[in-house]
Amino acid sequence: MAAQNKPVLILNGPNLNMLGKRQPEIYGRETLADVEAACRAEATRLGLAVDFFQSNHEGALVDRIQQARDANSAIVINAGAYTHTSVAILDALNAAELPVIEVHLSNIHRREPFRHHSYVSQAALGMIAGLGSQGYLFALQALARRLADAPQ
Ligand code: CA2
Repeated sequence: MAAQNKPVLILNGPNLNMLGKRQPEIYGRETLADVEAACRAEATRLGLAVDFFQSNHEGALVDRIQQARDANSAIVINAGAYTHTSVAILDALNAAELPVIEVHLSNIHRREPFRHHSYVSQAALGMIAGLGSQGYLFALQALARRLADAPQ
């Protein structure tokens, strides 16, 4: 299968299943199901397929990133709090050798100092933060252009 025809993996880490249910002043009122629906609509518009996966467990996220090396064309990742702690997720992203875009709903640089460092950024082409769920759609747009330009 040409890399361009494989789905883009949209990966969400711990507590993002709580979106829309707590702390709307930080993370907005949309649920993760709303974010998934918006991503699927945008992907269809862009001619991309997507896989959507959320886990609260670091090892499950590492396992899914390992699968992505063969199953997916690119990764959009909001690793949640693991962004700031997980060398294991960084190592998995580097080993996947796929284009990675990091997304955060909130502007992590306007928040507590411990959120200012991201291990994920070391593996990412780019990072979008502070634009809410629109960040996932911008990430898909960037990947659609990049995958279309990639050699067959
Ligand atoms: O801004 C983001 O997208 C974050 O990745 C969200 C993480 C946080 O640890 C990062 O520093 C920034 C937390 C996700 C928790 O999401 C919740 C949503 C609703 C209620 C409770 C938690």
